[in-house]
Amino acid sequence: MGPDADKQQRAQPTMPAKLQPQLPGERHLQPAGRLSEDALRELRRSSIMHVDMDAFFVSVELRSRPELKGRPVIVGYPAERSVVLSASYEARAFGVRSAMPMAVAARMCPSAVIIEPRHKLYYEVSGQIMAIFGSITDLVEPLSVDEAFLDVGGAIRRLGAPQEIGELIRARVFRELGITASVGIAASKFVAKIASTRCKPDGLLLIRPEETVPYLHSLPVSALWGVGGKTVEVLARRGIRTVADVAASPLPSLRKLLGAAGEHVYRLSWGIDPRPVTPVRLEKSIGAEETFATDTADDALLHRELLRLSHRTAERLRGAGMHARTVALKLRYADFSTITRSRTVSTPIDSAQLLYAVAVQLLESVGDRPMTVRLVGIRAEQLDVAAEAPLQLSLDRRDDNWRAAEQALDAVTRKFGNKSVLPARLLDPGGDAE
Ligand code: TTP
Ligand code: MG
Ligand code: MG
Repeated sequence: MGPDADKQQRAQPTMPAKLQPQLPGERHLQPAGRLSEDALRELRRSSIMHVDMDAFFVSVELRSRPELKGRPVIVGYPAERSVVLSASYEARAFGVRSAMPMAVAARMCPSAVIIEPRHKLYYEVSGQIMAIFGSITDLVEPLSVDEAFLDVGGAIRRLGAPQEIGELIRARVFRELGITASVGIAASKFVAKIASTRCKPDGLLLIRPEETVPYLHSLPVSALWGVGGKTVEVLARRGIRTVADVAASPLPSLRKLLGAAGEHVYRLSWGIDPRPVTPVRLEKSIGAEETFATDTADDALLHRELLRLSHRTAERLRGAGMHARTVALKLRYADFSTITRSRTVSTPIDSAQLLYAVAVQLLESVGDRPMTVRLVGIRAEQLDVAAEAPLQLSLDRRDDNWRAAEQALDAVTRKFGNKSVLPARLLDPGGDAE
Protein backbone atom coordinates (compact mmCIF):
# COMPACT_ATOMS: atom_id res chain seq x y z
CA MET A 1 0.00 0.00 0.00
CA GLY A 2 1.47 3.36 -1.01
CA PRO A 3 1.19 6.54 1.00
CA ASP A 4 -1.92 7.57 -0.95
CA ALA A 5 -3.74 4.42 -0.08
CA ASP A 6 -2.76 5.05 3.51
CA LYS A 7 -4.38 8.43 3.47
CA GLN A 8 -7.42 7.01 1.83
CA GLN A 9 -7.73 4.44 4.55
CA ARG A 10 -7.51 7.08 7.25
CA ALA A 11 -10.26 9.05 5.55
CA GLN A 12 -12.70 6.15 5.74
CA PRO A 13 -15.37 6.19 8.41
CA THR A 14 -13.65 4.24 11.15
CA MET A 15 -15.75 5.61 13.93
CA PRO A 16 -14.64 4.52 17.40
CA ALA A 17 -17.04 1.99 18.83
CA LYS A 18 -18.09 4.18 21.70
CA LEU A 19 -19.21 6.98 19.39
CA GLN A 20 -21.48 4.79 17.37
CA PRO A 21 -25.17 5.24 17.99
CA GLN A 22 -26.67 2.45 20.01
CA LEU A 23 -28.76 -0.17 18.40
CA PRO A 24 -32.39 -0.48 19.33
CA GLY A 25 -32.57 -2.46 22.52
CA GLU A 26 -28.90 -2.11 23.34
CA ARG A 27 -29.63 0.24 26.25
CA HIS A 28 -31.74 -2.42 27.89
CA LEU A 29 -29.21 -5.15 27.75
CA GLN A 30 -29.11 -5.98 31.42
CA PRO A 31 -30.11 -8.69 31.66
CA ALA A 32 -29.62 -9.67 28.06
CA GLY A 33 -32.18 -12.41 28.43
CA ARG A 34 -34.91 -9.76 28.68
CA LEU A 35 -34.43 -8.50 25.14
CA SER A 36 -37.63 -8.32 23.19
CA GLU A 37 -37.88 -10.59 20.19
CA ASP A 38 -37.84 -7.52 17.94
CA ALA A 39 -34.67 -6.14 19.48
CA LEU A 40 -33.02 -9.53 19.26
CA ARG A 41 -33.96 -9.90 15.61
CA GLU A 42 -32.55 -6.46 14.90
CA LEU A 43 -29.26 -7.28 16.62
CA ARG A 44 -29.00 -10.61 14.83
CA ARG A 45 -29.04 -8.87 11.47
CA SER A 46 -25.38 -7.94 12.02
CA SER A 47 -23.99 -10.94 13.78
CA ILE A 48 -21.03 -11.86 11.63
CA MET A 49 -17.70 -10.91 13.05
CA HIS A 50 -14.18 -11.00 11.68
CA VAL A 51 -11.46 -10.87 14.32
CA ASP A 52 -7.81 -10.43 13.36
CA MET A 53 -4.78 -9.81 15.57
CA ASP A 54 -2.80 -6.64 14.95
CA ALA A 55 0.74 -7.24 13.66
CA PHE A 56 0.41 -10.73 15.11
CA PHE A 57 3.97 -12.11 15.09
CA VAL A 58 5.36 -8.74 16.18
CA SER A 59 2.76 -8.36 18.95
CA VAL A 60 3.61 -11.77 20.36
CA GLU A 61 7.31 -10.89 20.35
CA LEU A 62 6.70 -7.57 22.08
CA ARG A 63 5.18 -9.36 25.06
CA SER A 64 8.65 -10.47 26.08
CA ARG A 65 10.39 -7.31 24.83
CA PRO A 66 8.11 -4.50 25.98
CA GLU A 67 10.94 -1.98 25.66
CA LEU A 68 10.45 -2.22 21.88
CA LYS A 69 6.84 -1.01 22.02
CA GLY A 70 6.35 2.08 19.91
CA ARG A 71 9.40 1.31 17.76
CA PRO A 72 9.62 -0.06 14.23
CA VAL A 73 9.89 -3.83 14.58
CA ILE A 74 9.98 -6.48 11.86
CA VAL A 75 9.62 -10.22 12.29
CA GLY A 76 11.46 -12.12 9.56
CA TYR A 77 14.64 -14.05 8.88
CA PRO A 78 17.49 -11.62 8.32
CA ALA A 79 18.67 -13.72 5.36
CA GLU A 80 19.13 -12.19 1.93
CA ARG A 81 16.19 -13.86 0.21
CA SER A 82 13.71 -13.74 3.07
CA VAL A 83 10.58 -11.66 3.27
CA VAL A 84 8.93 -9.63 6.00
CA LEU A 85 6.45 -11.80 7.89
CA SER A 86 5.01 -9.14 10.14
CA ALA A 87 5.73 -5.45 10.66
CA SER A 88 4.76 -3.20 13.56
CA TYR A 89 2.59 -0.25 12.63
CA GLU A 90 5.57 1.98 13.40
CA ALA A 91 7.55 0.12 10.71
CA ARG A 92 4.61 0.40 8.31
CA ALA A 93 4.85 4.18 8.62
CA PHE A 94 8.14 3.79 6.71
CA GLY A 95 6.41 1.76 4.00
CA VAL A 96 7.38 -1.68 5.30
CA ARG A 97 4.80 -4.36 4.45
CA SER A 98 4.36 -8.13 4.87
CA ALA A 99 5.91 -10.23 2.08
CA MET A 100 8.33 -7.44 1.14
CA PRO A 101 11.95 -8.64 0.76
CA MET A 102 13.79 -8.11 4.02
CA ALA A 103 16.55 -6.27 2.19
CA VAL A 104 14.07 -3.72 0.85
CA ALA A 105 12.45 -3.33 4.26
CA ALA A 106 15.81 -2.77 5.94
CA ARG A 107 16.64 -0.08 3.39
CA MET A 108 13.29 1.63 3.91
CA CYS A 109 13.52 1.53 7.64
CA PRO A 110 17.13 1.15 8.81
CA SER A 111 16.17 1.79 12.41
CA ALA A 112 13.83 -1.23 12.51
CA VAL A 113 14.60 -3.92 15.06
CA ILE A 114 14.57 -7.29 13.32
CA ILE A 115 13.38 -10.34 15.24
CA GLU A 116 13.61 -13.91 13.97
CA PRO A 117 10.29 -15.74 13.97
CA ARG A 118 9.40 -18.30 16.64
CA HIS A 119 6.67 -20.18 14.83
CA LYS A 120 6.01 -22.67 17.59
CA LEU A 121 5.16 -19.86 19.97
CA TYR A 122 2.80 -18.23 17.45
CA TYR A 123 0.93 -21.50 16.96
CA GLU A 124 0.53 -21.84 20.68
CA VAL A 125 -0.89 -18.33 20.95
CA SER A 126 -3.05 -19.06 17.90
CA GLY A 127 -4.56 -22.01 19.76
CA GLN A 128 -5.29 -19.76 22.73
CA ILE A 129 -6.93 -17.19 20.45
CA MET A 130 -9.13 -19.84 18.87
CA ALA A 131 -10.03 -21.14 22.34
CA ILE A 132 -11.28 -17.68 23.33
CA PHE A 133 -13.36 -17.55 20.14
CA GLY A 134 -14.69 -21.03 20.88
CA SER A 135 -15.86 -19.92 24.32
CA ILE A 136 -18.05 -17.27 22.66
CA THR A 137 -19.71 -19.45 20.01
CA ASP A 138 -19.37 -22.79 18.26
CA LEU A 139 -19.65 -20.99 14.95
CA VAL A 140 -15.98 -20.19 14.46
CA GLU A 141 -14.33 -20.41 11.05
CA PRO A 142 -10.56 -19.93 11.38
CA LEU A 143 -9.12 -18.20 8.35
CA SER A 144 -5.46 -18.21 9.31
CA VAL A 145 -3.22 -18.32 12.32
CA ASP A 146 -4.45 -14.98 13.70
CA GLU A 147 -7.99 -14.55 12.46
CA ALA A 148 -11.43 -16.10 12.23
CA PHE A 149 -15.00 -15.42 11.33
CA LEU A 150 -17.53 -15.86 14.13
CA ASP A 151 -21.28 -15.84 13.92
CA VAL A 152 -22.36 -14.50 17.31
CA GLY A 153 -26.10 -14.48 16.60
CA GLY A 154 -26.69 -17.29 19.07
CA ALA A 155 -24.64 -15.62 21.82
CA ILE A 156 -26.54 -12.32 21.99
CA ARG A 157 -28.98 -13.36 24.74
CA ARG A 158 -26.10 -14.60 26.85
CA LEU A 159 -23.44 -11.97 26.16
CA GLY A 160 -25.07 -8.86 24.72
CA ALA A 161 -25.13 -7.07 21.37
CA PRO A 162 -22.54 -8.09 18.75
CA GLN A 163 -20.66 -4.87 19.39
CA GLU A 164 -20.37 -5.70 23.09
CA ILE A 165 -19.28 -9.22 22.23
CA GLY A 166 -16.63 -7.73 19.96
CA GLU A 167 -15.36 -5.55 22.78
CA LEU A 168 -15.46 -8.52 25.13
CA ILE A 169 -13.30 -10.55 22.75
CA ARG A 170 -10.86 -7.68 22.33
CA ALA A 171 -10.64 -7.21 26.09
CA ARG A 172 -10.10 -10.92 26.74
CA VAL A 173 -7.45 -11.27 24.04
CA PHE A 174 -5.62 -8.29 25.49
CA ARG A 175 -5.95 -9.35 29.11
CA GLU A 176 -5.25 -13.04 28.65
CA LEU A 177 -2.76 -12.98 25.79
CA GLY A 178 -1.28 -9.48 25.92
CA ILE A 179 -1.93 -8.59 22.28
CA THR A 180 -4.48 -6.39 20.52
CA ALA A 181 -7.12 -7.53 18.06
CA SER A 182 -9.36 -5.68 15.64
CA VAL A 183 -12.98 -6.62 15.07
CA GLY A 184 -15.26 -6.00 12.11
CA ILE A 185 -18.99 -6.70 12.46
CA ALA A 186 -21.51 -6.82 9.66
CA ALA A 187 -24.29 -8.84 8.10
CA SER A 188 -21.91 -10.76 5.84
CA LYS A 189 -18.44 -12.23 5.94
CA PHE A 190 -16.88 -10.04 3.31
CA VAL A 191 -18.15 -6.80 4.83
CA ALA A 192 -17.01 -7.94 8.30
CA LYS A 193 -13.55 -8.63 6.86
CA ILE A 194 -13.41 -5.21 5.21
CA ALA A 195 -14.50 -3.63 8.47
CA SER A 196 -11.79 -5.27 10.55
CA THR A 197 -9.12 -4.36 8.01
CA ARG A 198 -10.18 -0.75 7.97
CA CYS A 199 -10.37 -0.20 11.72
CA LYS A 200 -6.89 -1.59 12.40
CA PRO A 201 -4.98 -1.43 14.66
CA ASP A 202 -6.79 -1.97 17.95
CA GLY A 203 -10.21 -1.04 16.58
CA LEU A 204 -13.78 -2.18 16.26
CA LEU A 205 -16.08 -1.24 13.42
CA LEU A 206 -19.71 -2.19 13.07
CA ILE A 207 -21.33 -1.71 9.70
CA ARG A 208 -25.10 -1.92 10.01
CA PRO A 209 -27.15 -3.48 7.24
CA GLU A 210 -28.57 -0.12 6.18
CA GLU A 211 -25.10 1.46 6.12
CA THR A 212 -23.53 -1.34 4.14
CA VAL A 213 -24.15 -0.21 0.58
CA PRO A 214 -23.21 3.46 1.09
CA TYR A 215 -20.13 2.34 3.00
CA LEU A 216 -19.04 -0.08 0.32
CA HIS A 217 -19.65 2.48 -2.38
CA SER A 218 -17.19 4.84 -0.76
CA LEU A 219 -14.36 2.31 -1.13
CA PRO A 220 -11.92 1.59 -3.97
CA VAL A 221 -12.68 -1.59 -5.95
CA SER A 222 -9.62 -3.26 -4.43
CA ALA A 223 -11.52 -3.48 -1.14
CA LEU A 224 -13.83 -6.12 -2.64
CA TRP A 225 -13.36 -9.79 -1.92
CA GLY A 226 -10.95 -11.28 -4.42
CA VAL A 227 -10.27 -8.17 -6.45
CA GLY A 228 -6.50 -8.12 -6.88
CA GLY A 229 -4.06 -5.82 -8.61
CA LYS A 230 -4.63 -7.09 -12.13
CA THR A 231 -8.40 -6.91 -11.88
CA VAL A 232 -8.08 -3.41 -10.51
CA GLU A 233 -6.09 -2.49 -13.64
CA VAL A 234 -8.60 -4.05 -16.00
CA LEU A 235 -11.45 -2.22 -14.32
CA ALA A 236 -9.53 1.06 -14.09
CA ARG A 237 -9.00 1.00 -17.87
CA ARG A 238 -12.78 1.21 -18.17
CA GLY A 239 -12.95 3.99 -15.61
CA ILE A 240 -14.23 1.67 -12.88
CA ARG A 241 -12.35 2.71 -9.78
CA THR A 242 -14.69 2.61 -6.84
CA VAL A 243 -17.19 0.05 -5.64
CA ALA A 244 -19.86 2.60 -6.58
CA ASP A 245 -18.54 2.48 -10.16
CA VAL A 246 -18.94 -1.32 -10.17
CA ALA A 247 -22.46 -1.05 -8.79
CA ALA A 248 -23.36 1.45 -11.51
CA SER A 249 -21.93 -0.70 -14.32
CA PRO A 250 -24.30 -2.80 -16.40
CA LEU A 251 -23.89 -6.44 -15.47
CA PRO A 252 -23.33 -7.59 -19.08
CA SER A 253 -20.32 -5.32 -19.45
CA LEU A 254 -18.85 -6.58 -16.16
CA ARG A 255 -19.37 -10.13 -17.41
CA LYS A 256 -17.57 -9.24 -20.60
CA LEU A 257 -14.66 -7.75 -18.67
CA LEU A 258 -14.32 -10.36 -15.95
CA GLY A 259 -16.23 -13.42 -17.12
CA ALA A 260 -18.21 -15.30 -14.50
CA ALA A 261 -16.45 -13.33 -11.79
CA GLY A 262 -18.20 -10.20 -13.09
CA GLU A 263 -21.42 -11.29 -11.51
CA HIS A 264 -19.70 -12.09 -8.24
CA VAL A 265 -18.08 -8.67 -8.07
CA TYR A 266 -21.35 -7.00 -8.99
CA ARG A 267 -23.20 -8.78 -6.20
CA LEU A 268 -20.51 -7.83 -3.71
CA SER A 269 -20.77 -4.20 -4.78
CA TRP A 270 -24.36 -4.34 -3.56
CA GLY A 271 -23.32 -6.03 -0.32
CA ILE A 272 -24.66 -9.44 -1.31
CA ASP A 273 -22.64 -12.34 0.11
CA PRO A 274 -24.79 -15.12 1.52
CA ARG A 275 -21.97 -17.47 2.53
CA PRO A 276 -22.48 -18.54 6.15
CA VAL A 277 -19.77 -18.87 8.76
CA THR A 278 -18.75 -22.50 8.41
CA PRO A 279 -17.07 -23.97 11.47
CA VAL A 280 -14.03 -26.07 10.73
CA ARG A 281 -13.56 -29.15 12.79
CA LEU A 282 -9.87 -29.41 13.36
CA GLU A 283 -8.76 -32.83 12.24
CA LYS A 284 -6.04 -34.67 14.11
CA SER A 285 -4.43 -36.12 11.02
CA ILE A 286 -4.90 -36.23 7.29
CA GLY A 287 -3.73 -39.02 5.07
CA ALA A 288 -4.19 -41.21 2.04
CA GLU A 289 -3.42 -44.84 1.29
CA GLU A 290 -3.63 -47.20 -1.61
CA THR A 291 -3.78 -50.97 -1.99
CA PHE A 292 -1.90 -52.25 -5.03
CA ALA A 293 -3.74 -54.37 -7.56
CA THR A 294 -0.90 -56.86 -7.20
CA ASP A 295 1.48 -57.00 -4.24
CA THR A 296 4.79 -55.46 -5.21
CA ALA A 297 8.47 -55.37 -4.37
CA ASP A 298 9.21 -52.66 -6.91
CA ASP A 299 10.88 -49.56 -5.39
CA ALA A 300 10.07 -47.35 -8.35
CA LEU A 301 6.41 -48.25 -8.14
CA LEU A 302 6.38 -47.56 -4.39
CA HIS A 303 8.01 -44.18 -4.96
CA ARG A 304 5.50 -43.26 -7.64
CA GLU A 305 2.64 -44.19 -5.39
CA LEU A 306 4.12 -42.22 -2.49
CA LEU A 307 4.37 -39.17 -4.71
CA ARG A 308 0.74 -39.48 -5.73
CA LEU A 309 -0.36 -39.94 -2.12
CA SER A 310 1.78 -36.95 -1.09
CA HIS A 311 -0.06 -34.78 -3.58
CA ARG A 312 -3.43 -36.00 -2.39
CA THR A 313 -2.52 -35.43 1.26
CA ALA A 314 -0.97 -32.00 0.63
CA GLU A 315 -4.04 -30.88 -1.25
CA ARG A 316 -6.27 -31.89 1.61
CA LEU A 317 -3.94 -30.23 4.11
CA ARG A 318 -4.05 -26.96 2.24
CA GLY A 319 -7.76 -27.25 1.76
CA ALA A 320 -8.13 -27.47 5.52
CA GLY A 321 -5.68 -24.60 6.03
CA MET A 322 -3.43 -26.87 8.07
CA HIS A 323 0.14 -28.02 8.02
CA ALA A 324 1.82 -31.00 9.57
CA ARG A 325 4.79 -31.43 11.84
CA THR A 326 4.93 -35.19 11.63
CA VAL A 327 4.78 -37.44 8.60
CA ALA A 328 3.98 -41.13 8.98
CA LEU A 329 4.46 -43.91 6.47
CA LYS A 330 2.42 -47.09 6.58
CA LEU A 331 3.31 -50.34 4.85
CA ARG A 332 1.14 -53.42 4.82
CA TYR A 333 2.85 -56.59 3.69
CA ALA A 334 1.42 -59.46 1.71
CA ASP A 335 0.62 -61.31 4.96
CA PHE A 336 -1.34 -58.28 6.23
CA SER A 337 1.24 -57.44 8.89
CA THR A 338 1.52 -53.65 9.07
CA ILE A 339 4.33 -51.34 10.07
CA THR A 340 4.43 -47.57 10.49
CA ARG A 341 7.38 -45.24 10.66
CA SER A 342 7.12 -41.56 11.45
CA ARG A 343 9.32 -38.51 11.56
CA THR A 344 8.80 -35.09 13.06
CA VAL A 345 10.20 -32.22 11.06
CA SER A 346 11.36 -28.82 12.24
CA THR A 347 9.47 -26.77 9.64
CA PRO A 348 5.75 -27.48 9.32
CA ILE A 349 4.84 -28.99 5.97
CA ASP A 350 1.95 -28.59 3.59
CA SER A 351 3.61 -29.24 0.24
CA ALA A 352 3.60 -32.52 -1.65
CA GLN A 353 7.32 -32.31 -2.36
CA LEU A 354 8.26 -32.13 1.30
CA LEU A 355 5.78 -34.83 2.30
CA TYR A 356 7.22 -37.02 -0.41
CA ALA A 357 10.81 -36.32 0.63
CA VAL A 358 10.09 -37.38 4.21
CA ALA A 359 8.08 -40.40 3.06
CA VAL A 360 11.00 -41.59 0.94
CA GLN A 361 13.37 -41.21 3.89
CA LEU A 362 10.98 -43.24 6.00
CA LEU A 363 10.76 -45.94 3.35
CA GLU A 364 14.56 -46.10 3.25
CA SER A 365 14.67 -46.35 7.03
CA VAL A 366 12.67 -49.59 6.81
CA GLY A 367 15.60 -51.23 5.04
CA ASP A 368 15.16 -54.59 3.36
CA ARG A 369 11.53 -55.59 3.19
CA PRO A 370 10.76 -59.15 4.23
CA MET A 371 8.13 -59.66 1.54
CA THR A 372 6.04 -57.88 -1.08
CA VAL A 373 3.94 -54.84 -0.19
CA ARG A 374 0.19 -54.88 -0.37
CA LEU A 375 -0.65 -51.34 0.73
CA VAL A 376 1.19 -48.06 1.19
CA GLY A 377 -0.06 -44.97 3.02
CA ILE A 378 1.01 -41.51 4.11
CA ARG A 379 -0.38 -39.62 7.05
CA ALA A 380 0.25 -36.02 8.05
CA GLU A 381 0.06 -35.67 11.82
CA GLN A 382 0.46 -33.03 14.53
CA LEU A 383 -1.54 -30.58 12.52
CA ASP A 384 -1.59 -26.85 13.11
CA VAL A 385 -3.55 -24.06 11.56
CA ALA A 386 -1.24 -22.83 8.84
CA ALA A 387 0.35 -19.41 9.23
CA GLU A 388 -0.03 -17.13 6.30
CA ALA A 389 2.90 -18.08 4.14
CA PRO A 390 5.93 -17.94 6.38
CA LEU A 391 8.19 -19.19 3.61
CA GLN A 392 6.00 -19.96 0.65
CA LEU A 393 3.84 -17.49 -1.18
CA SER A 394 0.64 -16.64 0.60
CA LEU A 395 -1.29 -18.04 -2.39
CA ASP A 396 -1.94 -21.23 -0.51
CA ARG A 397 -2.83 -19.69 2.76
CA ARG A 398 -5.95 -17.69 2.22
CA ASP A 399 -9.30 -19.27 2.76
CA ASP A 400 -10.52 -21.31 -0.14
CA ASN A 401 -13.30 -19.09 -1.34
CA TRP A 402 -11.11 -16.09 -1.22
CA ARG A 403 -8.36 -17.89 -3.05
CA ALA A 404 -10.75 -19.30 -5.63
CA ALA A 405 -12.18 -15.88 -6.28
CA GLU A 406 -8.72 -14.43 -6.66
CA GLN A 407 -7.56 -17.14 -8.94
CA ALA A 408 -10.65 -16.88 -11.09
CA LEU A 409 -10.32 -13.14 -11.37
CA ASP A 410 -6.64 -13.12 -11.98
CA ALA A 411 -6.86 -15.90 -14.53
CA VAL A 412 -9.26 -13.67 -16.39
CA THR A 413 -7.13 -10.60 -16.06
CA ARG A 414 -4.06 -12.44 -17.30
CA LYS A 415 -5.73 -12.60 -20.66
CA PHE A 416 -5.28 -8.88 -20.86
CA GLY A 417 -1.57 -9.11 -21.49
CA ASN A 418 -0.10 -8.41 -18.10
CA LYS A 419 3.51 -9.17 -17.39
CA SER A 420 3.11 -10.77 -14.03
CA VAL A 421 1.28 -14.03 -13.63
CA LEU A 422 0.99 -13.69 -9.88
CA PRO A 423 -1.87 -11.78 -8.32
CA ALA A 424 -0.22 -8.65 -7.03
CA ARG A 425 -2.27 -8.50 -3.88
CA LEU A 426 -0.92 -11.82 -2.74
CA LEU A 427 2.65 -10.80 -3.27
CA ASP A 428 2.07 -7.54 -1.50
CA PRO A 429 -0.74 -8.16 0.96
CA GLY A 430 -0.36 -4.65 2.33
CA GLY A 431 -1.18 -3.27 -1.11
CA ASP A 432 -4.25 -3.95 -3.13
CA ALA A 433 -5.94 -5.98 -0.48
CA GLU A 434 -6.60 -2.99 1.76
P1 TTP B 1 -1.86 -10.81 8.98
O1 TTP B 1 -3.05 -10.83 9.87
O2 TTP B 1 -2.10 -10.67 7.52
O3 TTP B 1 -0.88 -9.61 9.37
P2 TTP B 1 -0.47 -9.06 10.79
O4 TTP B 1 -1.25 -9.69 11.89
O5 TTP B 1 1.02 -9.13 10.93
O6 TTP B 1 -0.83 -7.53 10.66
P3 TTP B 1 -2.30 -6.87 10.60
O7 TTP B 1 -2.36 -5.97 11.78
O8 TTP B 1 -2.34 -6.14 9.31
O9 TTP B 1 -3.29 -7.98 10.66
O10 TTP B 1 -1.02 -12.11 9.20
C1 TTP B 1 -0.91 -12.74 10.47
C2 TTP B 1 0.46 -13.33 10.65
O11 TTP B 1 0.73 -14.26 9.62
C3 TTP B 1 1.56 -12.28 10.56
O12 TTP B 1 1.82 -11.65 11.80
C4 TTP B 1 2.72 -13.10 10.08
C5 TTP B 1 2.10 -14.21 9.26
N1 TTP B 1 2.25 -13.86 7.83
C6 TTP B 1 3.28 -14.42 7.10
O13 TTP B 1 4.05 -15.21 7.67
N2 TTP B 1 3.44 -14.10 5.79
C7 TTP B 1 2.62 -13.21 5.14
O14 TTP B 1 2.80 -12.94 3.94
C8 TTP B 1 1.54 -12.62 5.88
C9 TTP B 1 0.61 -11.66 5.22
C10 TTP B 1 1.41 -12.97 7.21
MG1 MG C 1 -3.32 -9.85 11.69
MG1 MG D 1 -4.62 -12.23 9.62
